[in-house]
Amino acid sequence: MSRIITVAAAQLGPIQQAEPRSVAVARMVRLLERAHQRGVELIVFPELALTTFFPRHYHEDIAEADGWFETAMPSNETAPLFDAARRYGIGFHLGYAEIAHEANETGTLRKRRFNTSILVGPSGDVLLKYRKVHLPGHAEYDPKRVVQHLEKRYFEVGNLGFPVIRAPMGSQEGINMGMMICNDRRWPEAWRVLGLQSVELVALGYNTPSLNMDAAGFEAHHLRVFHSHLSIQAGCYQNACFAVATAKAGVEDGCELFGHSIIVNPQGEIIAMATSWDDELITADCDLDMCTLGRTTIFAFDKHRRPEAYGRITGQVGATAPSVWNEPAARR
Ligand code: ING
Repeated sequence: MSRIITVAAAQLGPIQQAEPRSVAVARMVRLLERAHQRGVELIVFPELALTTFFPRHYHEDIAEADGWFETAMPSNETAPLFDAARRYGIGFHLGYAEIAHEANETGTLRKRRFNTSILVGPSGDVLLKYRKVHLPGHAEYDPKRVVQHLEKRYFEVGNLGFPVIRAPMGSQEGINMGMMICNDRRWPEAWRVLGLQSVELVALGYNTPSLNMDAAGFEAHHLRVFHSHLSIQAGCYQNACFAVATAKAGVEDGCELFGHSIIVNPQGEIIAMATSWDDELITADCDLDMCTLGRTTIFAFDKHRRPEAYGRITGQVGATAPSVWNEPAARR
């Protein structure tokens, strides 16, 4: 019995500051309807899919940005998306800014803010939640930057790890699914933690500026998309899994985000790619049995990995200086 599932990346064009959630949700419902017509069983929406990419705006008091966050999921504004998904029996991934009131590491109950994504099953159950671990950018206003990237100001580092869940999806009784968000895709550690849980399909959304905003040196423009695809293709190949990577694209507040959403197979091949920077649906049939080859041969982790040699990966944060070679005394 083949394990083929039809998936979609539902790329979104720009969401302007003035655009209410109801408009963004209506756009996503339209993409869901189109997905249903194509027999799609799982649809992946972008990171922070309900609003503009607000971390480009500075607020002295971060509570002034709370309007960009969701305090309930689903809510009145997002219910139409859950209703449509249930009506069509389609599972979905949704990225959004989350306010949660929960205890922190010291057990103190407080208001917490995360860059979050959820996987929702065809019946509307939230199967899995993930909170972005790798927060790029900076926490304070940076006068040197053309555009701010204040994710470290508005979000806490995710505290759920990189979980994988096996759950029914579409015609499949069980698929091993995991998530990551945007900048996470650039870190091989994120992919490997999912791979070590036998992930078969990674859902990820991104909002990525098409121009380097760091102003820290020249980077040819075409490399922005290349680096994104390189990271995802490598992650899939090295962990023998599929990925559905969905962009929010286009110009928001004069800041351009690139599209080029892709679906990638366990050989690292791009099997579908968006070509616009607007709302666009790309689909692919994914034969999950394709994961078997890589994870039973080249990437049979149990046979080939050597954790005793990897201590630096969890033992260090930054890089250290290497040992310095000295010419043998006899030759001096
Ligand atoms: N965006 C970008 C990303 O990682 C970035 C930030 C762009 C970092 C390019 C480094 C280079 O795709 C988010 N939201 O993480």
